[in-house]
Amino acid sequence: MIISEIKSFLEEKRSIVERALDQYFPKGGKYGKRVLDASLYSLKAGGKRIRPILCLMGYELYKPNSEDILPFACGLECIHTYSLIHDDLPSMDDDDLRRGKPSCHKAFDEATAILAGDGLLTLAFELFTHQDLIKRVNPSAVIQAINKVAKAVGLKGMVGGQMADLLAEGKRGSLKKLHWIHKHKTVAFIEASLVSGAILASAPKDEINILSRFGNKLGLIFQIVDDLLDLLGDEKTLGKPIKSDLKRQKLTYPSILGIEETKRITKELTNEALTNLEPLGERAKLLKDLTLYLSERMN
Ligand code: GRG
Repeated sequence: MIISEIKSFLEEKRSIVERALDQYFPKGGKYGKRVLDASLYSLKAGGKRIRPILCLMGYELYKPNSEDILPFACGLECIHTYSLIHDDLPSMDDDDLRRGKPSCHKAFDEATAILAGDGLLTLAFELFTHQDLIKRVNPSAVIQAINKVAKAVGLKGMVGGQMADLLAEGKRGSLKKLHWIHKHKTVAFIEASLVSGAILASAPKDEINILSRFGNKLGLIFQIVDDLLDLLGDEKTLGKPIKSDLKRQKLTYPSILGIEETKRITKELTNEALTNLEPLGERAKLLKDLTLYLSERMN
């Protein structure tokens, strides 16, 4: 892999997503403008935009014109940003910094941050059904993609995972439980981001299954590296304080297995993810490079 190539690919896609977010974010707001300001503050505070980019990549495996699905990709980033805003609240992880800036409830206030998260989650469904998408993509594929994402982030997905994560704080836990938490809190959404793009492109069922298996591995790599960065990362690059998992006695891979074993598992998962992609041949080159890049990422 040539790092500069995948970096410039991600940068190019990131700026396409940023422009679309500006385009699709609602304007005005009159007496409720404060909640729009708070939502936009968090949405535009930076971030890698990995979920929308994965959606575009899933689509581009089958069709070239991924700008057709930008409203959908932006909806994914709205859901992700809502989850970060709520995760930072005092009643959850109580984090003052996010993406290098004061978190939403610090820059505004708690009630506004709750509403901003609610608003972004709802905006996602407006974007998933946006005219610009519906007129270009098969509506039954759109419904299938929405269903996939809704399941991944709902009660039996990210929300359930967050519940289990909060309940596990300060307690001894098994690897089995940790795996369940990661799978629901983080992995399902990453997998659904990639797979929804392929669904929107009407990809064949057997290849959707391949991408789903790969997406599950990639999501787990992403989360485990996040666990490692919390211990070993640089606060400036990460945009948030390190060792917060340790302070809150969170269940993480390093807390159960130690740093070296966690690194070994990350390598093993990376090889498995690359093997998952083999049936797709050369078409999967960018996904392979992304996997290697994310497994060695610094933020
Ligand atoms: C509040 C329902 C609810 C869920 C919160 C996403 C989440 C669940 C919590 C955030 C805490 C955390 C570390 C989750 C693991 C997933 C993860 C690595 C999130 C950060 O995502 P990035 O790295 O962030 O894509 P950027 O800022 O780049 O967008």
